[in-house]
Amino acid sequence: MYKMQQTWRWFGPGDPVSLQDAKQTGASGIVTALHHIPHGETWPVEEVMKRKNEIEKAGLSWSVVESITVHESIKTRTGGYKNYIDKYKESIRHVAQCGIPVITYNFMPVNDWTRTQLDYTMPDGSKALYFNWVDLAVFDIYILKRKEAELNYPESITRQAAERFREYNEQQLQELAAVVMFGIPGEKKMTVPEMRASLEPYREIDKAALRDNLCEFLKEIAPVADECGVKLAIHPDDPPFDILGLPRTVNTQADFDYLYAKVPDPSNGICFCTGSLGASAANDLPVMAKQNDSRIHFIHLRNVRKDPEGNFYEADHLGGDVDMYAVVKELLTIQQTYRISIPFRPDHGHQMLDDTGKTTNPGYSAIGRLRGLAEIRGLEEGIIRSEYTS
Ligand code: DNO
Repeated sequence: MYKMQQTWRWFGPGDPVSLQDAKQTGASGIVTALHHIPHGETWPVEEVMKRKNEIEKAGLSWSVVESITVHESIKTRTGGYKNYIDKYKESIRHVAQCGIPVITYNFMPVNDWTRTQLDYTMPDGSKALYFNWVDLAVFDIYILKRKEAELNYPESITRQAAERFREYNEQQLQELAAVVMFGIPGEKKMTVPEMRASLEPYREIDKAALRDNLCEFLKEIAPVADECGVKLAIHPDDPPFDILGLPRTVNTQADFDYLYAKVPDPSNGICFCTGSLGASAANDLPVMAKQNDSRIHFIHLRNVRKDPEGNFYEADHLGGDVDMYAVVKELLTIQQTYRISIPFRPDHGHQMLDDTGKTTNPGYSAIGRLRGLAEIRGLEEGIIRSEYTS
């Protein structure tokens, strides 16, 4: 029986959740990155090996690199982008040399994932991550002051944003900005002027142009990955729609199909993130799992609950709009077909119980993720017992 490999994201030695904690969750694999290496620079073999040994000393294995960040020059195809592509290829080779089989990355312009609140209170008192259009508009129009930002929102949102801006005090505005620009735990934070400057090159780049830049990048790196036996897993846009006037190009099945058609190399695959994709009502996750089939190289399981305005909060892993039972069932079928175990991790979790009040990486406190992992582990076992044994 081929089951998902249970993994746990760890942000390196500074993560308040230790490797030993990870071990206690029952996971066998670690998902991590060399967060201290500046974006765009080559990951040296020695540094990868050092981290790998540390993980193995704790009785775990380094299953997936998440992420080797793609430098902005590659996304915009400006400046020294060729040089950065060469460095990316070198990092792929080094990761392969150390025996790590999967690399996740994303092609979201400027920001990685974006939320507007990191401590949205659930009815049971636990805290969740939240995305709200009105808050995003407050940030965009009144803090970032992006030119013609109002044009990207429906009138009802800009009207509410104007009211909310009047209600927020200086501290609330600063907090909102810090949340929107949060980025990756442990990595350098952007300032508002830096974000403004990073948005500038994208005034010339629409969805089609960004997609071309992605395909050009993939055409260069996928043959390298194939040659050294590493799989590439692109993470979908989170959230799965355009924000801050930026183009987005990886959030529907049509987007994935386009990438496979342009770059058919087997290494070219995806990170099937049910939380990111699930925030769009247009995406039917069980159907998409089936459609992406052998292109799924890594799995993030997480749930979201959307409202009619398109705002969403991160729900319990088995409790939101995504039919997790149907998704896991489909993933099990794919794994039996290809006789592989695909690594998965419980993506995010609520801050709850003993983690409440602790300083943790948003979405990555231990107990909420442990709950998600345990529920999904049980769900998978239940499906196996009922579907695969007579
Ligand atoms: C958020 C994560 C993302 C993801 C990257 C992958 O919690 O899922 O930051 O790691 O976008 O490149």
